[in-house]
Amino acid sequence: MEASDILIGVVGKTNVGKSTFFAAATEVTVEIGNRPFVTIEPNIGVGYVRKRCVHVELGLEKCDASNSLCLKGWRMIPVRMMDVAGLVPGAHMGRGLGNRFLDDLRRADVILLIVDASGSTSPEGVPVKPGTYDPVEEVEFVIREFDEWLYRNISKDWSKVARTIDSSQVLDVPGALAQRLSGFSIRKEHVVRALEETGLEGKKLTNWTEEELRKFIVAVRRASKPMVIVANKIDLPGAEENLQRLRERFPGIPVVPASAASELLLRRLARQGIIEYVPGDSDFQVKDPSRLDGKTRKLLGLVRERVLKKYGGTGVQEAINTAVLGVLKMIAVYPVDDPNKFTDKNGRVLPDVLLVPRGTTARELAYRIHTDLGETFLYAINARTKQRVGESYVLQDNDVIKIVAAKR
Ligand SMILES: Nc1nc2c(ncn2[C@@H]2O[C@H](COP(=O)(O)OP(=O)(O)OP(=O)(O)O)[C@@H](O)[C@H]2O)c(=O)[nH]1
Ligand SMILES: [Mg+2]
Repeated sequence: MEASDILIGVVGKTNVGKSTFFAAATEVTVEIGNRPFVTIEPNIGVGYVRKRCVHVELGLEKCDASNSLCLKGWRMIPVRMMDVAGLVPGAHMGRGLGNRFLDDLRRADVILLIVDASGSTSPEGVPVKPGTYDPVEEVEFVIREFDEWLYRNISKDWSKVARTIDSSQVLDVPGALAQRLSGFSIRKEHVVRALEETGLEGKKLTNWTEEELRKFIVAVRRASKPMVIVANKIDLPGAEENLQRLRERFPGIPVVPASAASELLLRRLARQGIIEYVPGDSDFQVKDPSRLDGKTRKLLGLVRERVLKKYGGTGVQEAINTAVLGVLKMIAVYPVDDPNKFTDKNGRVLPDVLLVPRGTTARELAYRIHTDLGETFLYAINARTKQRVGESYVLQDNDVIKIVAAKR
């Protein structure tokens, strides 16, 4: 299955449940263990955004999802995910596994910062009594390490970059800068925002002080690598209070309560056909009680009481949705060939769905599907209203669109 271009990076202190979250979201089998530094090499997989499928809204009986899944009317739209090694304070100075492995995340569009909301792991990731360590501090140090990593990477050849751009006297400095930083998925709009925020617009790059460069890097990180804090291990005592504190302390960042271990259990049992559960549901149903042993039955009871009833879900799906739909502001569009039957050339109903940034136009969608289609674009048809729309029509969430192009 083809995933969209979006890459979600999973980052955090060591031993907080990053790999558990990743395994639950992607169903890729990875090593999980209650000790620091279990993960060394990055894990790459495909997770899903969950959205009501348009076929339900259109009153169609079913769809023929092909680049995604449709589970009980929920369209599961693939996005790429990456789980990397864990951090400890001082990682940028080489402590723990260092922070060089963050290089794998250069291309990440959004970050899930997983924290142990129960405070049951020390700063070094050693298991301790719940409530011992403060997850607020955890968020602060992980962000600090992330910024240090970015600073180290960008400052490496900064003076050369600054000299080249200053001496070339280009008019579009943010564009030129973005080009040099594109390896970090930093785009012009991010640079513009960071320059504005730091008041560095118009200042010659070669005249920036080290402090100014640091400020710029923090601002450009905020713009280009937005975060969602995942307050994991919410099933453990003390986590609920910490969730409140995290929200108060980081008002600008969404905080999603989660229990990755619960989601992993539910998915495993669902895959085995023992329970019925669609990722993101607020409850499950036992289908085959005879295959449930006493221990698992008890665990399921705890998941239901401590997690699902209290938070409306395990939070794994919610975190991905928040990252992609909330933070990145992606919308879903369904390209079709027949706007009356909502089918492709082969008669399949709503086979494809694409995630595109809010503000994308009909013509940009055509380009996204195929360069040829973008170049020969004539007009589009909004399949809901059957109305013709022009190239600059701004797509709406859940639009079903036929693109009409000239024959070449
Ligand atoms: N109670 C509880 N335990 C969890 C949860 N999620 C993960 N764990 C446990 O936390 C421990 C660490 O999990 P991992 O997923 O290996 O953590 P990690 O962050 O990938 O750790 P490293 O790769 O070693 O940095 C394991 O014992 C998991 O079972 C959760 O939601 N609740
Ligand atoms: Mg891990």
